[in-house]
Amino acid sequence: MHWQTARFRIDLSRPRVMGIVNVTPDSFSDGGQHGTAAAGIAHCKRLVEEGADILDIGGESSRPGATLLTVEEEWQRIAPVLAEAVKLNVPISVDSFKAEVMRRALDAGADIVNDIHALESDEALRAVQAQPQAGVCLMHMRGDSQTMQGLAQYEDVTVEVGRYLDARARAVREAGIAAERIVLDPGYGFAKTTEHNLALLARQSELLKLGYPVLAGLSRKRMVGDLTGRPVGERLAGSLAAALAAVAQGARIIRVHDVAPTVDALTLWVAAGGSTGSTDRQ
Ligand code: 8Y4
Repeated sequence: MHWQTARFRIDLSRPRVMGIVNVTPDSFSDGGQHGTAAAGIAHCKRLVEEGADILDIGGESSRPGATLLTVEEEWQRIAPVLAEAVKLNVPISVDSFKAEVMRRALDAGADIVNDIHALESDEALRAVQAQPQAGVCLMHMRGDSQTMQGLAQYEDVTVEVGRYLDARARAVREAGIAAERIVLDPGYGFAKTTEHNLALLARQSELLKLGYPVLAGLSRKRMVGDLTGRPVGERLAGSLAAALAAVAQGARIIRVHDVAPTVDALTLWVAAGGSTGSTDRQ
């Protein structure tokens, strides 16, 4: 099993780690634009040294209630980081739901588009279509960062997320994007309560029936905080266990903040013969 991206065909025979690079002035306290870029580039290099298989670079916060950036603001944040990151010899994903940012990022050498709106906008679909080999991660959510919290209502969250991702993957393939370029993501925490996230995690392997690799992002999220009672800075152990649970339920790419500990945990998991979901008994 592989994920085809612009420059790299990523081997998914073992679970892969996607390292999160947030290029936001508030994630690096010095505030100024040059300092933000320099810190973002340093973070990319650090995560690659720690063993990240993919870097996911984003300039806009997807958190509930976060203020939205213009294309120019978002691009000014990520462009200088992307320019250096593409030299690091690892696949680069751009975390954006804006078609113009996707277009510019792919032109600048990004390999993957990580769209929390699963290419629902025709313009975003066209941006990915325009690059013959670019990879795409299609994530489930409802509404947007402003409205999603009120939309966390499901009869059966796993079935509903599966139906949505199936419909999005079909639409993307009908637009001419090959199946091997597509990865699906249940979107933990996006229009979902902790109860929904747990139900989805327990049955995540059902999503594999759709025929695509699954990416999971649970790192430091509220579910980990709710279950452990820990603030965001103390969620590493919970996040590692969540990563292993996601792998046991078939995830092939794990999106995390803490790359080195996640690589170690996955190395031990695989060496010890831990389940990786897809082929062995569930
Ligand atoms: C602490 C730190 C608390 C981070 C919450 C958060 C996903 C994603 C995000 C995901 C994919 C986040 C951009 C939310 N989550 N993309 N993006 N999958 N594909 N929150 O799960 O990390 S941002």
